[in-house]
Amino acid sequence: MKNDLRFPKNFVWGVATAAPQIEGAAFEDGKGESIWDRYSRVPGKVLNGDTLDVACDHYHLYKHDFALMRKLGVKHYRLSIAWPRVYPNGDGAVNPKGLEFYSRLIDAMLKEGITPWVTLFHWDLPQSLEDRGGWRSRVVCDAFGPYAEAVVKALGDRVKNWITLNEVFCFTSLGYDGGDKAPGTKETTKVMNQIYHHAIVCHGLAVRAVRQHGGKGARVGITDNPLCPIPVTETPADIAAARKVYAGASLRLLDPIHRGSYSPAYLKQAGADRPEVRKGDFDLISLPTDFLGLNIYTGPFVRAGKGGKPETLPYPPDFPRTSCPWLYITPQVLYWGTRFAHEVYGAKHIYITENGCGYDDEPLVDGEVHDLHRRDLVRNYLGELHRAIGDGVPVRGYFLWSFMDNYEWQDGYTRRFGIIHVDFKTQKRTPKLSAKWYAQVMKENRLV
Ligand code: GBH
Repeated sequence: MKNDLRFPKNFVWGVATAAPQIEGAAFEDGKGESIWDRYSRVPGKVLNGDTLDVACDHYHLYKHDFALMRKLGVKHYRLSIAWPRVYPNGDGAVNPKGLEFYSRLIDAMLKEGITPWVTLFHWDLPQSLEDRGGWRSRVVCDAFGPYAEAVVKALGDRVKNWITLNEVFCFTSLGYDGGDKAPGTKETTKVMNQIYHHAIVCHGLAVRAVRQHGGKGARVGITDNPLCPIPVTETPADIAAARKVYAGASLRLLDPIHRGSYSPAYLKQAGADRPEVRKGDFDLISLPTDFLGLNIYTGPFVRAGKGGKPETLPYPPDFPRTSCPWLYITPQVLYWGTRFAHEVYGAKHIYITENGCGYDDEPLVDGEVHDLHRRDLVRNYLGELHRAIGDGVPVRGYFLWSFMDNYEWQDGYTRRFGIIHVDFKTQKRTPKLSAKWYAQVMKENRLV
């Protein structure tokens, strides 16, 4: 085909999950309680009161799951480590059984020819740390450093791709600023700024752990989900307006990580609410990374208003979305989200560490799920990623969220993001139509 949408040689195709969403075995082999184990038991917080206790039972079925991945031709898998499995209290005594589990897991993956991409923190803070202040307190940094080192030391001989934190906005703002995620509190602006600061210090501690103990060829980066505005028209004025909104939204995170200090704009905005910064913090925060991970699902439309002033437009009532009220279908967000990261922060190696969609009702019909909506959405989004690569944006890989239906946080098991269907009563896995389609994409390295 003349215009076939082929991806660059060595493009990384993969799938993603996170420990708390799939593992289950929430209190097995010495695992400690996480803030999500606690939060899910607070009446009214999670749909149907669903807990993470069993999830996809991946803790026991991992070999089966990796065999299924291999069958689909998956070569790269992004997973996360459960901090409370390794340190049940967050700090103190390590749980050897936790580290042994992940060691077996990595071996099983490698045996199937699958390269691991390991996220050190995907929201499951040990409850014991939360009881001592959680992200509000420096205690979290004191605990995270040794945790990151223990994991990198244990697995670094086999794991070469590390992600420090997943989506800081979600476990900070949505967790502590009146959102719908654990621990579900509402803090002051000053505390929120401090929470963000502790998060970027932890990012730095993880980068240091990988540099010191990761061995030859180890690479590390953060996974962020910045606000990614889309220009209403692709004209210089609207593009400039969207870029301005993009840069302004990342002053607590991507900006300090890349510039090595808080910007004058941020300090002015924060005023007396600025965070307390300790000597040496920015040496950690600004340690160079090897790539930038981006989770990109959706973005708002922005245009240049009067005098070029950016104007974010509300979505009209019938704008197409998935079953997630927040997930408006905006394929161009993959183009602009990667291009702005490159232009504003100079990101040289970008990976889409998550992209995908959630639907509630995906019935099995004759042993198959006809999720044409997912196939269509992913295909359209990937077309825009292809366009970004064509325009010189250094995108090196793409991980589809998610390998299988799992615990979708406050939406419990109702919302399905997988390309593999999971029957949560029997734990039976059934590849959906989208899985077969994606398998072909990975195989041919082009949109089919
Ligand atoms: C990712 O989060 C997670 O990494 C993953 O664990 C999760 O399962 C997956 O995506 C699907 O949700 O600002 O309150 O208006 C994405 C979570 C949810 C973050 C919507 C931004 C906007 C809601 N996103 N949220 S709000």
